[in-house]
Amino acid sequence: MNFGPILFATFHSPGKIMLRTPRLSDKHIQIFNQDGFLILRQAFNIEEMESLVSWSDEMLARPEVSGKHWVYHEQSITDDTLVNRIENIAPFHLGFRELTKVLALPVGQLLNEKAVLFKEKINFKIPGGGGFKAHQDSQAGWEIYADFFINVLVSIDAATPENGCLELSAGYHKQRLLRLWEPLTESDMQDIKFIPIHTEPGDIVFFDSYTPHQSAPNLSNHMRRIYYATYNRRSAGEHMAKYYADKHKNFPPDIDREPNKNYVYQV
Ligand SMILES: O=C(O)CCC(=O)C(=O)O
Ligand SMILES: [Fe+2]
Repeated sequence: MNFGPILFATFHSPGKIMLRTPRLSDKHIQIFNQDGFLILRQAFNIEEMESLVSWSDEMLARPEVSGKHWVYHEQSITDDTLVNRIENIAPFHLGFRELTKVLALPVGQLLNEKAVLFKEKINFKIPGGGGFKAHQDSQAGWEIYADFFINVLVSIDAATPENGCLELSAGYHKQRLLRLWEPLTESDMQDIKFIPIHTEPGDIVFFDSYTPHQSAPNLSNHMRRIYYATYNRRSAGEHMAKYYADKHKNFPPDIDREPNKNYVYQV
């Protein structure tokens, strides 16, 4: 793929990043409220996605140093060490910062007030990368900060059942929090039906922090990068700095880990 000129213009001309702002209709808002998620196809076009791909490549290539973006690794099913996730990107990258601003607007439409960024990350799911057990994102202790969040997923690559696309459930967000600090159990999931959300680059998906979801490992030869940005209502306060400070104590990026300490990923 040739993204030279766009890459150049984007990185070296702050203010020239052109990402269109997705806008939601009343029908979209109604679907989100009913299902707990909403798929918006082709929210970003080919040129915009070329920028996002090059920004993601750039984040992956940047040196891992303490005090910058947070990199986490995983052991693949064949025991290779893979980058699993990069978090806390926007403070260090103009393009992703712009993306968080653009996505805040449709999220604000769903929240019915201004949206404030809570956290953001890229889940890489490189071939051989693991899946995620069924959970609601608020199970990860988010309720200390605010009672409600909306995630926006941006499909950087095509996400398919073969490479471990997200699987969402419709309508279960209304049950609110099912349990805390552990994945959902068989009995929680008895009548939950998960729908594989096949997305193409440029598709975006909004889902609320009570919507149960899961995903399978990547058993294909294709990378499955997904960018996630999470927002809360402005009236619930700004929590990003405190969230990352707290998380740094319990589950720091790999570069900041103490060699003999065991860090456990809970949800
Ligand atoms: O990227 C995925 O497959 C799911 C990720 C997820 O649910 C999470 O990070 O909370
Ligand atoms: Fe999740």
